[in-house]
Amino acid sequence: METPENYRAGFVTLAGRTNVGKSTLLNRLVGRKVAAVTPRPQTTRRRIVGIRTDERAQMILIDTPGLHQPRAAMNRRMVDTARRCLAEGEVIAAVLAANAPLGDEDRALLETVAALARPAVVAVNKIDLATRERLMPLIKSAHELIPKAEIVPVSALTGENLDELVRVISALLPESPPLMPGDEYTDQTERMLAEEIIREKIFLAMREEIPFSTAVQVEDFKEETERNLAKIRALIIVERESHKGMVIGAGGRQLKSIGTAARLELEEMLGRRIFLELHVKVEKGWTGDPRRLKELGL
Ligand SMILES: Nc1nc2c(ncn2[C@@H]2O[C@H](COP(=O)(O)OP(=O)(O)OP(=O)(O)O)[C@@H](O)[C@H]2O)c(=O)[nH]1
Ligand SMILES: [Mg+2]
Repeated sequence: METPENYRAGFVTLAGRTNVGKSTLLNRLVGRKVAAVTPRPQTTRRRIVGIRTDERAQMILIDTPGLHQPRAAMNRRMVDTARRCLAEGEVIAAVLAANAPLGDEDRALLETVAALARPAVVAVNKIDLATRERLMPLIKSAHELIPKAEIVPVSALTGENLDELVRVISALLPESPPLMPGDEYTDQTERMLAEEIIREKIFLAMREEIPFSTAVQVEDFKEETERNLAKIRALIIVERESHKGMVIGAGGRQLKSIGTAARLELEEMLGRRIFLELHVKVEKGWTGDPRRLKELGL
């Protein structure tokens, strides 16, 4: 493809409080599932790149862990990752949620972004859940905190006004030919995607604190090309014996249903049949163990 004149390309960091819909927005903008999405806070744990290429611009979107008050070492790393990613973006897209008032984390983020000498946009997400009366004061406060940024109300869920967000972000990118081949859409390996999807299914299935102290590690990923099949063996790491029992469930039913949901989605995403073998292991204190966190890519 010949690059049109005035083509724009660059890095765009999606930043925001946990649960505002950054990963949903990423998946929508990329047009494929790249990052796990769940109704629970602290779903995203690492930096995830998704690439959107259209006829006018290429955005290398960086999804980040949500900002929150960290307690465990894992959470401190997540918040540190998010801060480092802010430094990477040539454009910062600060994401807010329209269904809640502006919180301390939202304010702190907008102040930080306002102080950066970089173009920024504020995406006010989840407008499908907010009335106009609720949205207006939020937009006003956001504007006061970061006057340089255009504020774009959107719904990542319904797709409402995303064209406008794409237009605004594209215009803020530097003129440049595409930085990545047009068919690339993520920096995640298939192993990493598998870990994200399995973890997403655990988050969706389990209650209380289990999701926050569970990790997934793919131990083996074998191709059987002639059968169009991948065999994946993954470890589900939990912090307590009681959690292990709950993840496995009576007669192994919970684990089976997590595995089935993950397998179906992975088959769709990776375009081949998947054999998925899941094991659950207790590792006490893993969320506070720097060496283990590093091994898990956190
Ligand atoms: N109604 C509605 N729900 C949304 C919208 N965008 C995201 N959600 C929901 O909000 C929840 C959180 O979405 P995520 O995309 O995981 O949020 P996040 O900001 O990536 O969260 P962390 O990774 O935990 O920081 C999920 O249940 C989404 O389905 C939206 O525009 N409208
Ligand atoms: Mg996320």
